[in-house]
Amino acid sequence: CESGAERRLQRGRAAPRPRRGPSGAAPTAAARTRGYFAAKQRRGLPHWPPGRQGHAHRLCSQTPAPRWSRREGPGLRCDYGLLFGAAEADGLFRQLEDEVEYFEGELTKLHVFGKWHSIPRKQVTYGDPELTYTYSGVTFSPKPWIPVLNRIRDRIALHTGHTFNFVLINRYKDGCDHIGEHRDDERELVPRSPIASVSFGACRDFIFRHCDSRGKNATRHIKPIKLQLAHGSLLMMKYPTNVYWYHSLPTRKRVLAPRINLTFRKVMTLAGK
Ligand SMILES: O=C(O)CCC(=O)C(=O)O
Ligand SMILES: [Mn+2]
Repeated sequence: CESGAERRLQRGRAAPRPRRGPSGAAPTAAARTRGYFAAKQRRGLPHWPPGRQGHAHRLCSQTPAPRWSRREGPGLRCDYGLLFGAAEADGLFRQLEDEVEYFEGELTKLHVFGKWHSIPRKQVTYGDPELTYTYSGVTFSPKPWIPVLNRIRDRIALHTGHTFNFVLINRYKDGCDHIGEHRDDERELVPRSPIASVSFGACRDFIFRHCDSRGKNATRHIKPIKLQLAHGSLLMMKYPTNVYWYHSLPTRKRVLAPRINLTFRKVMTLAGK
């Protein structure tokens, strides 16, 4: 969100240069930032958030607020937007590819309808140390947070106000990897908490299906809702979406590139259980 004023400031014309310190030394970055906000205030422009101007300026010039679009249906409340620009998303994707270590062995199997299956993607969880999460018959203990995940988590918090203590990461090597219809309604989740789903890499179809419209025993005709989750995007799934709607990432044979999805969750701590 680099505005014209900010560009002019960088060339040193919009705001008067902050005075030199008593030592006569050149102004520090913090002093230049104060000068910028002082000039903005004089021109009656708002600054945000109050009290953290230097930090806010640095974040603001890197991270324009996403333009949210609301997705709604009966009992479905989601917001979708681009959380990262293309260049930053490219860098994060590469960093995730280098630094995320996926589960191996037993943890790559799921228990579905009494049988064990290899999951058709790679998976891993990271989070606060005391947490556990049971998903399709397997209990996961999170690996400790790493900086790239904290960076994404902080960005979500900055733009949504929500903090998360756990993330499930799925890596789809190409369009043959997928995730079947399910709801994220595990008992360990903090009741009514949202789930923040961030995607990098290949754009994939993501489909919501209402619980009353599934299969042969459907009792209502509610159209599925199809989204395309783009590189650098955030989908906020808010209560009560996961009560009424199943979601899936179906196979797409024409997709040849990999995709990484991170679903940030609020898991109950022992004290809350
Ligand atoms: O990859 C996606 O977009 C969805 C992943 C998902 O639904 C999950 O991890 O529960
Ligand atoms: Mn899910």
